[in-house]
Amino acid sequence: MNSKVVSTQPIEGQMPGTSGLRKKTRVFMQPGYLENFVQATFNAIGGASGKTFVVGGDGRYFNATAIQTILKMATANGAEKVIVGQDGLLSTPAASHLIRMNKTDGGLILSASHNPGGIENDFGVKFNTANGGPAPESITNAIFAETRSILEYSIAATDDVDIHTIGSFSIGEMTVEVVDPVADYQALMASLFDFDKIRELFANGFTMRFDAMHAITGPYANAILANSLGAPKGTVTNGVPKEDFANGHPDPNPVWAKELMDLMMNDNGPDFGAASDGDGDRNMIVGRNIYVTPSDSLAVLVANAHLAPAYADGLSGVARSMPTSGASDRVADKLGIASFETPTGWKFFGNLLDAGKVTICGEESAGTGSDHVREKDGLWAVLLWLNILAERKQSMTEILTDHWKTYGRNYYSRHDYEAIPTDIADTLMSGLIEKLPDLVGQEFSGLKVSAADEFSYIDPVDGSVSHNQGIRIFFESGGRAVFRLSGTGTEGATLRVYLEQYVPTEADHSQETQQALTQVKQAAQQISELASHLGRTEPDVMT
Ligand code: G16
Repeated sequence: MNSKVVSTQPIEGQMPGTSGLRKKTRVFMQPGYLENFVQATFNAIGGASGKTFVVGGDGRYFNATAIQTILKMATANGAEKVIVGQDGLLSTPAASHLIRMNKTDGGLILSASHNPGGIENDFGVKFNTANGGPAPESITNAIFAETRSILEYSIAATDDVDIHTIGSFSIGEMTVEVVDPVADYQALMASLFDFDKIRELFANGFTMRFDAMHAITGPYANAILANSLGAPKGTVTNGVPKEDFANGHPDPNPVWAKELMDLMMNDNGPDFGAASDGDGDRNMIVGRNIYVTPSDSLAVLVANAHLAPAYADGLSGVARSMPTSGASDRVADKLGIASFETPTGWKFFGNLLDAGKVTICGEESAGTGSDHVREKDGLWAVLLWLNILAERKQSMTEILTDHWKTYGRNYYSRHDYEAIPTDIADTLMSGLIEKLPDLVGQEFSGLKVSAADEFSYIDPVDGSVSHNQGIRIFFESGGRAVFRLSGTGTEGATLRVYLEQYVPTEADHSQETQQALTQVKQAAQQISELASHLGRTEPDVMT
């Protein structure tokens, strides 16, 4: 086999964001763009020689082409073996599992997650390390440094490999093993949950709708929910992955999963609804006439996890990202287990999970997961909910109202202001930072500020420090507003304003969420002078 060393030039802007490098698909399709990033990744980890990797993606446009490029580069860089999902498909949690199960040196996951796909939309590449989790900042910084000095990459001059047939193939000296994308993941799920109990639930007439949003979880949900657990026909919808997600936005939230929301907000709707995103790591949970915020979902899962076999002995601790509501902290307090607050990004949970300090983690951005893999896992969350529902034999509304009665309710919503010019977003954030020292004691919209800071994190395992992780403003009323710029967008800046109000009294637990957050929203807008910066006050998306 011939390998060539191709001369190249550094390409601007290849800094991985919250979760890998995400850009417009056409940017990735430029000659040398993907190649530079992949070579930089190999260089940053001390080369690919003799190593084994997992490669797969969510099937979006350019997935299969990118995989061929990576395979040819891996062999030219001396890799020993690459495990690929059949047809190039692997959900992010399934890829994490394969990395761990096969004790590989890491993996390349091709996805822009919840961002739309297609030639005019988004693509992404992420490197996961040998623990199965997203590379920590030390590695993503090293990859970025390599992208800035790269002058050549190696690639094999050979035909494409057949990634549609399960089996082992050779490409030069390297083995390519094409595997069923679902089987090992399904076996892992069966080892964590009481599948018999869930089968009984469905057999007794329990109804569910799972919206795979034309993305990667379709094959997984069909195999597990329909074929193995006996969920009725029609349970899984939009279950065939499409390159452009049928022109949809595969982000499981009430805005983009509107079809599911409309079905569920109805007295005749199914008992339980769920959706997952482009690459299968996010989840949305909804009951008949009740939407469960990701923060509440995390709290309920932590409080009830012991009902599933894998967590019957209790949890070692729980971690949530900073903008996620404090609902799970209250449960951890009551259970007497540790709770951690990390920056946004699943990569920050890796050390805590590896060190056994936490068992379950979650984020407001619709991610929940446990120590079974090192990624958030959409179907895992759905199955844990099903296991809990099978044990408690109560409705979603009963479970939620009971939870709030015990712990109080954290009303919560995230308001996104999208495609803002970057300079305007930066000015708004730096204006807020300047104000921080004087905010405590001041009153805005009737709420007095009790604390305000810019969040920094010291990793309790390796001592690494991450600064500038968002602005937190706490109010004496039990409210909180958080401001952050998204690290996953591909167009301008997205300002995220996270609003929360804790209400302990049961009598006040049936308010409409946005209503309950009115004062915090007004205070947040006043403090940030949002209207004068953005020329508007209403967000593009509220979740
Ligand atoms: C990624 C990260 C998550 C993060 C989310 C939102 O999710 O893995 O940890 O919460 O982005 O990030 P941001 O607010 O910076 O846009 P995913 O599902 O896109 O990989």
